[in-house]
Formats: sequence, structure tokens, C-alpha cells
Amino acid sequence: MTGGTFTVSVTVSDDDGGCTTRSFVARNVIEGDVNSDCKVNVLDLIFIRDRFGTDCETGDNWQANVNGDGNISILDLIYVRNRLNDSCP
Ligand SMILES: [Ca+2]
Ligand SMILES: [Ca+2]
Repeated sequence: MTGGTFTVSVTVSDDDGGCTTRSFVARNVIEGDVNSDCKVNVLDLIFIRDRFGTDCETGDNWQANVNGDGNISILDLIYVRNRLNDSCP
């Protein structure tokens, strides 16, 4: 897959037979680029800092949980810090 924007559809079901499908736009970006501007820089760190301790499921907060542990914390900041100055090819 090359870089660009994609529409992704996800269907989720539960044990009670409930089911929902959501479609969203996804971009092929680099790790640590939480604001999807194709650069890992201080703006990504600020994005995460501003969401410390907030619910990962609210709004666009999920983007700040870069290590996927379900929390927005210093660990996410460190993850992005270690990728500073990376950019899309
Ligand atoms: Ca960025
Ligand atoms: Ca995290």
C-alpha cells in the first residue's frame, strides 16, 4: 500500500447479537505523527500533552494513545519524542 488517504469500514458485534458498522477516513502516516501532518514534531507532543489523563475513547483522543495501552500518558510522549524529526517519504 502506498501513502494516501483511505476509507476504512469496520463492523463490530457483541455477544448479544448487537452489531454496528462505522466507516472512517484513514491516512497512511508515520508512527508518532498523531496530528497526521506527515511530520513528527513538537505539535505532536503538544497534542498528546493536552490530552494527558483523558478518555482515549472521546473525540480524537485515540490518536494520542500511540502505544495502544489504553491511557494517554508520559509513555506516549516518550514514544513520539523518540521519533522526532521523522517525516513521510
Ligand atoms: Ca505531526
Ligand atoms: Ca498510551
